[in-house]
Amino acid sequence: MTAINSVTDLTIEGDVAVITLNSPPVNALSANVREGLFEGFKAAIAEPAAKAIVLICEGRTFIAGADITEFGGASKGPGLNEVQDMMEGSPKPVVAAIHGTALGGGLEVALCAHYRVAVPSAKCGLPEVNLGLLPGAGGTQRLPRIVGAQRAMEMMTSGQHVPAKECLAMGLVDELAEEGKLRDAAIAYARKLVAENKPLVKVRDNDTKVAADRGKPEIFADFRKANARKFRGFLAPEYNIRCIEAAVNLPFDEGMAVERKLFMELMTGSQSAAQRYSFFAERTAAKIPGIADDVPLIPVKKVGVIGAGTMGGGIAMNFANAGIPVVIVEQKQEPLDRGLATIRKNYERTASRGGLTAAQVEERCALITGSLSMEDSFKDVDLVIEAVFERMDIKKDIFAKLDAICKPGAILATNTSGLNIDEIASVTKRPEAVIGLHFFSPANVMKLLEIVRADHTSDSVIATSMKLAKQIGKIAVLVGVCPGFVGNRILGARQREAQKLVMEGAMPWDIDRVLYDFGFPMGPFAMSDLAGLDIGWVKEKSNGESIRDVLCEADRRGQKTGAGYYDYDENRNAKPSAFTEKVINDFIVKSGANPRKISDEEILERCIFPMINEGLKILEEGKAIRASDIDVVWQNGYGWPVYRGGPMFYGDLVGPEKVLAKMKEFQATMGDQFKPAALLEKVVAEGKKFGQL
Ligand code: TC6
Repeated sequence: MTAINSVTDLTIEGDVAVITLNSPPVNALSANVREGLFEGFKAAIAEPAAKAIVLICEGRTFIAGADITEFGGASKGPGLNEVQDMMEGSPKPVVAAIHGTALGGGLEVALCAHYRVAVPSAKCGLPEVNLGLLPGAGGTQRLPRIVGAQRAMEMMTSGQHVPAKECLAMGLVDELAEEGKLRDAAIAYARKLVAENKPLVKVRDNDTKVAADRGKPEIFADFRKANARKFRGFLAPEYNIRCIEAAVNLPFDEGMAVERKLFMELMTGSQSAAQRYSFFAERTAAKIPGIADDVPLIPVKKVGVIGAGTMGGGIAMNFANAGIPVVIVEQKQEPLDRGLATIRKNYERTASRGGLTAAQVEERCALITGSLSMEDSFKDVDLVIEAVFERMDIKKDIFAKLDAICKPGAILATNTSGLNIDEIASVTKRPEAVIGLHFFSPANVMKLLEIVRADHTSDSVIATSMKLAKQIGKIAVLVGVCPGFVGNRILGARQREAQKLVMEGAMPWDIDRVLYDFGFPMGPFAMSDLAGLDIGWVKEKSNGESIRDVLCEADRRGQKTGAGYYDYDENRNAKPSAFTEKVINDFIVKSGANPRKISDEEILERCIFPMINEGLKILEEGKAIRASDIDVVWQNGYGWPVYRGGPMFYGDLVGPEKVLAKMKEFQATMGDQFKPAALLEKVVAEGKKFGQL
């Protein structure tokens, strides 16, 4: 064995040269790895005994892509294209041996081998789109040459990781190897190629698939149309498609030039910067300073949920999906049955769309049982999550009971979306076991989990909750106790401003349009109509003192009644409402104010800058660990457009100085609700960025 460099070895196994990469954690294509590949292939090609070359990786995966941490910096060492040219131009057959994931630049390297062998558990994909990019190392030109334009568009605009078996079926992989025996299988395969004198297949020269797609622009037009909603606002999906069009319509080298140009445009733009930031922000959120790596974890083998409503049912499904049994407790049989039936219906709907087999539906439903008694059902659970009505007295009552029933060491969690968890914990004799697990509706779908640390929550309970979140496929962010926690507290800042803008002359649909165009899936008023204007509204107490009162009294309670802020047709299409407009104008007149024309720019700044300011107050108070955690919350729980990073990242794009200047301007004309956070003043004074907090 010869060490090529610190991450690459070359071994000559008889007539096969084996290049082994070992660059943890994911063999990303850092300068070191590129150098190892370049020098390794050079040596293997020059080695007289070697008739074929195998490229394989140590550790958990084949090359998982370019090294994202190097993006934006000066490039060092050999370029990836030099490595690829050497591989593709090798006079000896090159076999890529794939385990784990061959992603992005990793798959693009494998596509420059003449053949690919993979274990069945391996997956291949070009996920650059999720980083706001496109595969910039020939992937856009080579993948369509193997799988055709349609499949290439599907893979490259979704970033999906395609299982090896499927890769074999579409020709992306040439042979499957037995699990755990990849190295031997790849060497044997290489020997066979030599023995049978197989050609050196260069994907770039294979035009059959793309030629078949030539002259059919409808393939692209149809795909764009079908995905217009999903791609709205994002540049990268469209740029990926344009590259595939180039692969179909242009010679390889010209297609490569298109790829290069569009790649550079994306790489230097703010969307990709935001999406790359988010990739690391999500992973950073999992790291909790001050909690030791070896803190004992609590094994969670059985979970209890209180409340069989939408929230409780959704929460239970998460655990059943991960194979953990759940018992749901309700007070009465009828809501319990209804809740369990809804869960079954949800699973069956997934199955009808091909997402689950009938057997899996049964398995998951069998893991969720119902009960009317906490005493009978919660004695042996390791974690209980309370998901009942948001009232402190009810929650305290429940936690006092849980304290008496649950075994020592069990985690007692509340799904409250903003109540004081210290107060809830105070009724137990084990406040160290009490934590907030704030799921977002629908809880079986939404990725975010706010994990709320109360004053006495133990490190063990926090660490177990963070790990469990990952196990059930959630993105967890640890926050502190304050009204609304991180997500709803910042939402409150935006909602307040949206309501005020209406009282100054902006119509709900103006505000919604501005926020929709910014990239949110919908604006605050469309959202209210969807959720129901009567949430928390009590008919008997209504006195027509707010716009909402008047709308609800007129039975305009949102989409469900065919009218709310908007009018709705039978297909639930929204139209601005003359009724609502009159109600609003009457209120403005009554308040003695004069409605004024408010620009889109002002609407956006009035809605967004107070959110950034609130985020800074949260950081000041230590209720979030870092600015990027706030962004993770807003992206994954509140529809903040992914390509704008999050409120704090966006604040940096706008510039902290501008945010401060605008807040001061608003404060001067509209009052102290715009008072800049002390931290905002400090960041600007020190010339810092929010991202550094
Ligand atoms: C590309 O290739 C473009 C090419 C154009 C040509 C120039 N770079 O996710 P995990 C780190 S674009 C640097 O927790 P998993 C990650 O930060 C790239 N670092 O593990 C974490 O570090 P930490 C296309 C990376 O087992 C650690 O590895 N490729 C990279 O749940 C473990 O990560 C992709 O987009 C990277 N490329 O999942 C793939 N990847 O421990 C991105 C990971 O210090 N990666 N790290 O926090 C993934 O999807 C997943 O990491 C995974 C492993 C499926 C490879």
